[in-house]
Amino acid sequence: MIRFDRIWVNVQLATMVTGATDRGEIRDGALGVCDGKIAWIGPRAELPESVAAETRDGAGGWLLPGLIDCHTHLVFGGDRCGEFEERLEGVPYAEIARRGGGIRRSVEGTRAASPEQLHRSAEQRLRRLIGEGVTTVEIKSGYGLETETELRMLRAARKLGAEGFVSVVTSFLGAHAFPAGMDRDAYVDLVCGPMLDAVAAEGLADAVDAFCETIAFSPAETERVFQAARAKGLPVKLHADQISDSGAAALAARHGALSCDHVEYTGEDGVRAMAEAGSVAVLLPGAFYMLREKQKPPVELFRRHGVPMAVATDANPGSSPLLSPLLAMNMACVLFGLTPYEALLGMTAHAARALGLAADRGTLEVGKRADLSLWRIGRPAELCYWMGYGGGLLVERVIGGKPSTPARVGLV
Ligand code: DI6
Ligand code: FE
Repeated sequence: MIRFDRIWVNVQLATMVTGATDRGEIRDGALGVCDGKIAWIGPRAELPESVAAETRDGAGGWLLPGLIDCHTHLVFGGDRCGEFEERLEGVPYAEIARRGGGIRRSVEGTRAASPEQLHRSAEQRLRRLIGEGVTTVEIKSGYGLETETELRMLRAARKLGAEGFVSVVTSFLGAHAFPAGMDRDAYVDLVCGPMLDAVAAEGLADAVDAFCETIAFSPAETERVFQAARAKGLPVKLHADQISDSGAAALAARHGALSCDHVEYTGEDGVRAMAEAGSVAVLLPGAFYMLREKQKPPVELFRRHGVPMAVATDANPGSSPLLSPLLAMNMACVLFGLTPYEALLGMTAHAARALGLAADRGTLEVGKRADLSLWRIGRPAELCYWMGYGGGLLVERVIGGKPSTPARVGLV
């Protein structure tokens, strides 16, 4: 006799287990949870004798892993709508950055914001992600570029996680841009030394990220940041090859990066290096769309070399003010040519892997954390099909086996 804390019945299951037959789909399934973990999953007809403290009827809906947005910059002050207008008039993103706008504009807004303002504005945005089934979100720093503000951003992110409605994974992105008026070497020294020391001492980062690009950190500077990160035992990831191919993905792979993100300009050598290192390619179609880029990521090469592809919103005030994970999946299909199944893997199993959490979540399997999303849809691909209807499709989210409280997170 199995005892469950809770069991879902009358559901279709999309387990997102890669390599399973029928894409891991189970019709008329059941899923039982115990102590926050998935304790049993399979066709309802095969359910062994069991008792459950609570039975939830899924009304024939589809149960998936909770969605995982593995690349966001949700915490920031101010906005960059003015630059959006400039870009529409033809000023390129890189040109705006060179003039001191872009990321530096958000740095001004973020430095000026109080901890409460940072927390409250990020929470508003987080509600939109949660309202579309997100149960784990990665949040980066990188709009402080000075120790105190970087710490403030990461603390705000940790606080959002501590509230319990979503798991928050943080990345320290001190190497996002160079602060105005500071010598490059001196800033890299600061990031690799006192800044990273302070971040690590407070346990504020789960990984270290950098922006390796002609308009940002050079490969040599990125290398220094990675060495410092690894000396602290922190995994690395990289904004790589977004607007040019500087061999950034290969560099990140050499450091065993969890993921290489953007990767539009990554060539076959880089893809091969990622495959060998097991790095995930995080595709960010929101930034591609918003910046009206032309170069698409090498999806066919990723498939051929077996590099897992994740999909994320890249939610940020400049290049991707996108707060809809479902629209990100739609864009990954329409703009980059992913199949809906690949896009769904990109926001579940592969996103978990990009965060180093594959053993714990991202698929519906016995022993994994019971983070779930239940949807009123006829088939999983529908999640990639509608545009702007995500909240209407979500029936409930489940965090660690417990249905989340919709009122507190703005779902009702
Ligand atoms: N690439 C991105 O997509 C974000 N950072 C980066 O290096 C966006 C940065 C921004 O424009 O604020
Ligand atoms: Fe980004």
